[in-house]
Amino acid sequence: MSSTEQTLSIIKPDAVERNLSEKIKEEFKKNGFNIFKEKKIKLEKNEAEKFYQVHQSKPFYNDLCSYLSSGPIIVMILERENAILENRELMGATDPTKAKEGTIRKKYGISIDKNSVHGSDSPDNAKIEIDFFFKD
Ligand code: IDP
Ligand code: MG
Repeated sequence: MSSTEQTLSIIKPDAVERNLSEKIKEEFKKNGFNIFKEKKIKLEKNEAEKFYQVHQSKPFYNDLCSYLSSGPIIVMILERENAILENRELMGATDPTKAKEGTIRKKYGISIDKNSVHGSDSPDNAKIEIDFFFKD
């Protein structure tokens, strides 16, 4: 039995700025993801702080929130079977220098902070993050 799962994906400012959005969306489609919803937005710093709340005790929290709110991003709901784990696999490790060959972060990431994409890490967080951006 198979069932479709949803996850929240973000194309981060470094990738949007380098015009990589279409290439990255192709990576998702090529790997069996349906882009169920998408929008291009720019977050305010306080919104990025809310989104990354789980990291508020980390030393990089302030820089991370400044960065995510530094330019336009594309937020997407991706769908496929096992979407959360499959997207984490396709993204690759947080640090692009440690990401496997063929992953999005290996191909396009610049550094651990400018790593081009975000993806939800669990079913609970996928729901929270989808609601954060797409709740009407
Ligand atoms: P993830 O994006 O692979 O889930 P997390 O540990 O959830 O990684 O961290 C969230 C984001 O915070 C990362 O994507 C990255 O942009 C940034 N980040 C994580 N660790 C560091 C670090 O050590 N220095 C700077 N930025 C970091
Ligand atoms: Mg994370």
